[in-house]
Amino acid sequence: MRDLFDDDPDRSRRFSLEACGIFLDYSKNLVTDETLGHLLALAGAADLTTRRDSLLRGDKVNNTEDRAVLHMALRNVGSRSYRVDGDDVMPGIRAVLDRMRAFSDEVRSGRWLGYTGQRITDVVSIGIGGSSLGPKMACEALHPYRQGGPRVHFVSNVDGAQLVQVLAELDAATTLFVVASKTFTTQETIANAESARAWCLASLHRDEAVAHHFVAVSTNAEAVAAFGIDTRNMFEFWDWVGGRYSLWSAIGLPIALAVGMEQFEEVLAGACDMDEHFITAPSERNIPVVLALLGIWYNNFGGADTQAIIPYDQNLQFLPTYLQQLDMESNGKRVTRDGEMVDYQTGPVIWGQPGTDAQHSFFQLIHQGTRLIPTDFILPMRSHHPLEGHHDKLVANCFAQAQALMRGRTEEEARAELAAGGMPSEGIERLVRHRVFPGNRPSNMIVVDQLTPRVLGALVAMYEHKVFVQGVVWGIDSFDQWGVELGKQLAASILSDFRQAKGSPRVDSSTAGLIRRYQTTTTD
Ligand code: G6Q
Repeated sequence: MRDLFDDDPDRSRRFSLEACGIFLDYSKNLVTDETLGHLLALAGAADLTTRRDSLLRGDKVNNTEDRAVLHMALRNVGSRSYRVDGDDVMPGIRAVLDRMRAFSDEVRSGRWLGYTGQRITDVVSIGIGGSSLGPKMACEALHPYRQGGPRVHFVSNVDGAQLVQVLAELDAATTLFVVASKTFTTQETIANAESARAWCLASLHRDEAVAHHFVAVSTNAEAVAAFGIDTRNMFEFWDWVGGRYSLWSAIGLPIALAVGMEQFEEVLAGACDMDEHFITAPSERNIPVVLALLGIWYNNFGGADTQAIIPYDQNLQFLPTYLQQLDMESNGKRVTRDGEMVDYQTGPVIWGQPGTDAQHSFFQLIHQGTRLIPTDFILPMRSHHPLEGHHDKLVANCFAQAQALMRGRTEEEARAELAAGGMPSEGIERLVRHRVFPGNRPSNMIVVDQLTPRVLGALVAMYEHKVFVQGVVWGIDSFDQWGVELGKQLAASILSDFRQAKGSPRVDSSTAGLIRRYQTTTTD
């Protein structure tokens, strides 16, 4: 890469793109114009444009579940028309947005009162996976925009430790629960919601209190009613919204409660900006398409198994986890849309955490390990906090990491540095190899002016479209998640085995032994 930069002083300008408040410098990648030409041809050969149009048309692109995929409609603040089976979905979407606006305004202004007449100070969102990771990530990302709203907490794990810890700090009289579940049958969410209701009733004593302290976000009105939540307190969404793409729907209610509906609508508007860019920009100028193709370059032609996401922004601390689900659940597939086994790699392992913390833990392996780990750096140019000097240091570290990964340090440079430090020659020979950085380690620099709600929306939509493009090239269904099923089924069966005195004859000896050990421990 040093040579590529030396040979072309214009490389950084030529290999960068800007749209929707996002500047992408992808010049520190192991690519030339020729490589990019081949990758663009690959996208063309995979019928990317046709597939994208099919998605937009509301075709059942999630073919294994026979569902349309229209999360773009949820953030359609423009004038596009989105239809499912011929029906315009926009009036329904706008009606739910109106209800979210009215409700979040009531709670934030103190007009929505708890059962004892007190205003709501805390919201607990109960949901898991796609019904939790998005709002949790966005509430944290938009923390600087929280002015006067309630505190928002997230409970997802069926491990009761999480719920107990959150509730320990709260007063039932001033707490509102948002139970978020597309199906309203998810074991973890229902268990947490039931325990939360019991906690609420233990303190407020009357069943009528539930209506003041519980609302639901779901597609399943019947199950919501059966749980005891008045369906007038239910915010609807639809089966054409996939769980991990549902942040833009009423699943985003905790965001509206935390920072206000205007800010949530800004998030939607930013995503809509990115949709327009994705739909209209030619592939070679299209940020999600270019990111997707670079990923494919390393994944399928460079032997990379993983992709690191390193936000240099503490408020984006949950973004890597969010993108982990978005990408790995979407593209962790081994069968094509037509049911053929693939004979190439599909989705990479996505991982990461914020810089500069990451530099002091795993960056060693990215710099000097044996693996190729393409890295996305995400960096706001301006911070929200006023602390002098911090942001300069953060930005300098981010740029330095990307530069070090690209340039590395040659043996000659390492030797010269050691000599300049006064090290005798036998010491230099002993250490020099350890001090060499191979360089040529690719990264994207994704820069935003400031992490505003609008930019956040654009950023998340950018990754969604990247994942879509990669799924198209790999020929897989990015919108199903059958891999989650088997564990769920077996957990239900093992749970019923716990109640059998002698365990179950149906399971292998290892599982049977573990069940017996659990039974013995818990009956002691
Ligand atoms: C996402 C997945 C999964 C889902 C959760 C919660 O795409 O389908 O993470 O969001 O299992 O499901 P419910 O919303 O139905 O509770």
